[in-house]
Amino acid sequence: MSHAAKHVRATGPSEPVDVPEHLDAADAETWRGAAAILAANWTGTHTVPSRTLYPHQWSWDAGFISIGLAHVAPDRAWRDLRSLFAAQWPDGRVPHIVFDPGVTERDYFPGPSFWSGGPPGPDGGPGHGGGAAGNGVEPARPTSGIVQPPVHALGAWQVYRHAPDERAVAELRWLYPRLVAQQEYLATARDVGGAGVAAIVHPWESGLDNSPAWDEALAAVPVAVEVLRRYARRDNQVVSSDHRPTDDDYARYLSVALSYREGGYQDAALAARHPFLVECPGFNALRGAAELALVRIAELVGADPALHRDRGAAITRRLVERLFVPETGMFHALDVRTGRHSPARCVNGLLPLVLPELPAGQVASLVAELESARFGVDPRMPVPSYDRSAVDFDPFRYWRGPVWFNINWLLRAGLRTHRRDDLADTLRRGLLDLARRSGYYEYFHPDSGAGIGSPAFSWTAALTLDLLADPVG
Ligand code: 2M8
Repeated sequence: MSHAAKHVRATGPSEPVDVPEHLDAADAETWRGAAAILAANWTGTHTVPSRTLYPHQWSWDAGFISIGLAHVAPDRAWRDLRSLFAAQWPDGRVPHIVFDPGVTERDYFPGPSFWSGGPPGPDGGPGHGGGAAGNGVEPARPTSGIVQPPVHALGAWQVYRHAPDERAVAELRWLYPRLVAQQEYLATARDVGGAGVAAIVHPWESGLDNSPAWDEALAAVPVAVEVLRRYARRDNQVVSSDHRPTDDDYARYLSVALSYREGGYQDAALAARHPFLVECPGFNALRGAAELALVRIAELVGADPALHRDRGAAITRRLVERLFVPETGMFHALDVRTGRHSPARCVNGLLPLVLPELPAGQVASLVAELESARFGVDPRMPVPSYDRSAVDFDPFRYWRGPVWFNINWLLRAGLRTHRRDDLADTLRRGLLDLARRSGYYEYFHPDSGAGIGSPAFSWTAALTLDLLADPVG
């Protein structure tokens, strides 16, 4: 929606909310429902992804949430981004979780004491996190030690676009050096393979936790059952264990995180000692997209946009050279330890579509994949997280089949960038249809559209607002 779009004031379930005039009564209701979820998930300092499953602040969630808040509460969007970046580490990394000291260890695992290796605080309260950075004003909050895809420059730029006032410029000035430091950390410390493509050190860093993209690399990590006995999972007590990663995968996640923790979360010599090092096409495509958002932000705050233009173009080139597999016509994750591409066709392999300078051949190839029966852009159902024809496609299990809003929102943006407004519009209609009939769930069954996971999920609500606000394409 352009910031010039007209709004009419209406009263939603929890707070007054402006509804764009172009929405009919049903869409106005959807708008109010989505705004109400974001209001309910606001803690006073940041938005949680879900009150039940994820009661802290998550990094890439904050980016997507800001895109929705831009339409209903830009003030909260800026506060969310500030809250996250106030916890940025001195080396530039933005932690994937910033823990809320008011939430007990019992309410989320792995919590602050897991990441720090210290004991839980009194009464199960938070211990010290793996890292804790403050802004010098508020007390430092504990954090995890890993990262997530850098979608924040994109988010911040969207907030500015929809609410371009003086406050927004001041916020961009504050954020700009921090966003640059985030990118530089990924470009240097994480260039483990030495080819200009950042490696993730944990599946959680991709945001697509149990995607089949990690299966081969993870298979080399032994399943240490004693690790699972030592720590109790909480996620599968809140939602069905059939909808979450398996215990074997979870044991491996913990071992990989413990290995990184034992190395003090340092990145030097990772190749020699760390069991999981993978180049993810989605993560790196979003790194590239972040540089392009930084071009715009730099222009606005008086910094050098050319630097970011060059970096964005270099990331695009490296990604194509390193992760595009001509035999399948899409991008695949690369295991830095073995030099092998994952054979799985996963939706993160389509995300390079967000890069405007992706060569025409790769664009055509990704669009063909999106239109194939494997991913099948269809007005009735957005794109699943994994190849529908794969024998291990699982319509319930998290990132191994279900439909996710954030990924489809990014694919829609990519399709528009490459002038496929027809397909972009199909995705938009499919997503809105899901939100209308199933609600603002965390993820959705790729055939029935039934909601799965958390029922009041922030990024689903946020991106619904953005799709409703923007009827074009
Ligand atoms: C999921 O990941 C967390 C670990 O970070 C978990 O399963 O506990 C993922 O879907 C991730 O992409 C998301 O950021 C997070 C919070 O919504 O949940």
